[in-house]
Amino acid sequence: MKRPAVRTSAVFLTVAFLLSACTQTNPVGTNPTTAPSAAPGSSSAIPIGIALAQTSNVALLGQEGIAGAKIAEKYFNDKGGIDGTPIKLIVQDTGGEEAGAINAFQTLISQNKVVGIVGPTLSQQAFSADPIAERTKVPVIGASNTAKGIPEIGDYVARVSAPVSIVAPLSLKAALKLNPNIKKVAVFYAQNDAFSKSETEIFQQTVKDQKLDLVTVQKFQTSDTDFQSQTTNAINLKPDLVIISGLAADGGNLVRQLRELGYKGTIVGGNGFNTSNIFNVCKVLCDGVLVAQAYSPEYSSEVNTAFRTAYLNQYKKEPPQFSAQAFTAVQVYAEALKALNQKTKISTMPLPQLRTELNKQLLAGTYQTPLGEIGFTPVGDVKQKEFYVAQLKVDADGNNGKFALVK
Ligand code: 1QQ
Repeated sequence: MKRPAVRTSAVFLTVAFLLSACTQTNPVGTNPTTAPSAAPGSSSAIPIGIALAQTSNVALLGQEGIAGAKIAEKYFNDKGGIDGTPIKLIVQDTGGEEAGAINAFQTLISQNKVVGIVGPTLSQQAFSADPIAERTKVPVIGASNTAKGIPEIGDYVARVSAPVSIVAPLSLKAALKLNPNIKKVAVFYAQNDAFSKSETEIFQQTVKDQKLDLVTVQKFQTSDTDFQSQTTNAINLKPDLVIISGLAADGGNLVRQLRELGYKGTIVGGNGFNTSNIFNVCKVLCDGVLVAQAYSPEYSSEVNTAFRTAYLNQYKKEPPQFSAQAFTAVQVYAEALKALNQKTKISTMPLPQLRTELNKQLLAGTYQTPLGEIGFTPVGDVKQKEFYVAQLKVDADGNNGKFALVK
């Protein structure tokens, strides 16, 4: 277990939390700010916290998560919710930094009195915010946190987003299959981001395992917009393959500048490229970039068909991975709440007990999700079977495109 990141507010939070827990006997929906009135005759909705980025550069990734979570909310409520009681998502914007994620978690836990949280968007934020949930014994499901060490933050921290160690090597192997002549590899990563640092370690290890020549490792910041010196350094070494670990805005701009400076070789992008917003950043110059994915819209199952159809109807494009993962996180809460309610009526449980029982229940379950069948390892990492590699195909207009599966 990690030590609390923010001690002073942690003490305050614990006191506030204990006070609120003491005054509540039926916590689910007793707070007027969090208990939107449900249908007459039914008890109030069960609040689930969504702590994702709605603002900042990271919103390119976070908003896709919110879209998927909302589709899940409607889907599971249409199916009757938790034995007649609806779930209700409460969204708190984390922005792109650690402080925003900490604030969102604190608000969801102590004011909104959620039973559990989905989020935050970045692993960089999770390492600061998740310890707060751990300390207050509130379940957290990461839906886009892929760095090494996330589930290990504590007993209350799990994730449905498969780790970089499993996903990243797939795109490099696909690149080698498409182009067996690749020898020289240049690696780029954002040195101020926990996920990017974790992912590049896996990429660099895979380069070595494949007996390729790692000609240079170039670093940047997720806030950078000018990559002139790094791209020039790399291109001078004549790589056959460039691998980038960053987020959507910086990663996309890096691709653009590599191509503008004449780089013609293969490009592999990491998990930060897994958004259709990438097309807006590098436009036609994104074409051909390889990205490994933990989701495919083409996965055939009842729940994925329902999810994909709902997303297509609303957004007129295929659902991206982050939407599918956030849908899955909400699904885990909905199905675990239902399973728990069959054993003990959750409306009779004090909130602290409900959070603890829910955490145990969710870790024990198996779920048929848009990502395929998933479950959790004892530490709370996702157990998942299906993975994919896609290639960005940009439309003629240069502003949109799709992730075409590499078979
Ligand atoms: C992480 C990631 C990012 C790409 C999520 C948006 O995988 O921060 O863990």
